[in-house]
Amino acid sequence: MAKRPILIHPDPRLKSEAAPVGSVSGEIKALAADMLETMYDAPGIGLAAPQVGVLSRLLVMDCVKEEDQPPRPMVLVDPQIVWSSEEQSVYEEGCLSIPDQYADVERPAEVEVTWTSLEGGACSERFSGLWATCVQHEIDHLDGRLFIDYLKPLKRQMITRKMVKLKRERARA
Ligand code: K1U
Ligand code: ZN
Repeated sequence: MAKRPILIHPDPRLKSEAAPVGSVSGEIKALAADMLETMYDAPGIGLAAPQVGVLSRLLVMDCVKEEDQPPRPMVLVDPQIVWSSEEQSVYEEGCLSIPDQYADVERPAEVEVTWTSLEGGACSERFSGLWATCVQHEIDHLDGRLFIDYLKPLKRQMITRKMVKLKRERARA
């Protein structure tokens, strides 16, 4: 297992649609392990393959927040939202590709998602609460969409300018 560098917005790979994985290879299993390590180290509650520069439809997440609860690392290959609730919920989202920027985003409160497991099995689950917000945020990454795309243009431009500056500073350091 190895940590991988996380791409920072703006980057064309974060605006691209990722390609279906299809059958799960050893390379995909290794990528999933690396992504979990990278997510826990960040720390974060989710990570999508395009954020580490791989344009494949793979995401990892673990939204267990309670310290007395065991972790629940999840790996979703080729996830698809097959049902969304009419009820909406608002959550202040962040993104590991847009460090230190947070904004309220409204999304369906519950979603049902189907995916393939790393063992190649068909899986399905209804997510609510933070899990629902996170899985939608991560599937957006697979479609080249960022949470700032839901914001007003001025706010989005302001955040993008801050990220350009941050990348310039990091490149100089
Ligand atoms: O996809 C990502 O960039 C990861 C992102 C996921 C996410 C956060 C909030 C709402 C929806 C999706 C993050 O994990 S940002 C970091 C974060 O939320 C966090 C970090 C440490 C402890 C708890 C949360
Ligand atoms: Zn993100």
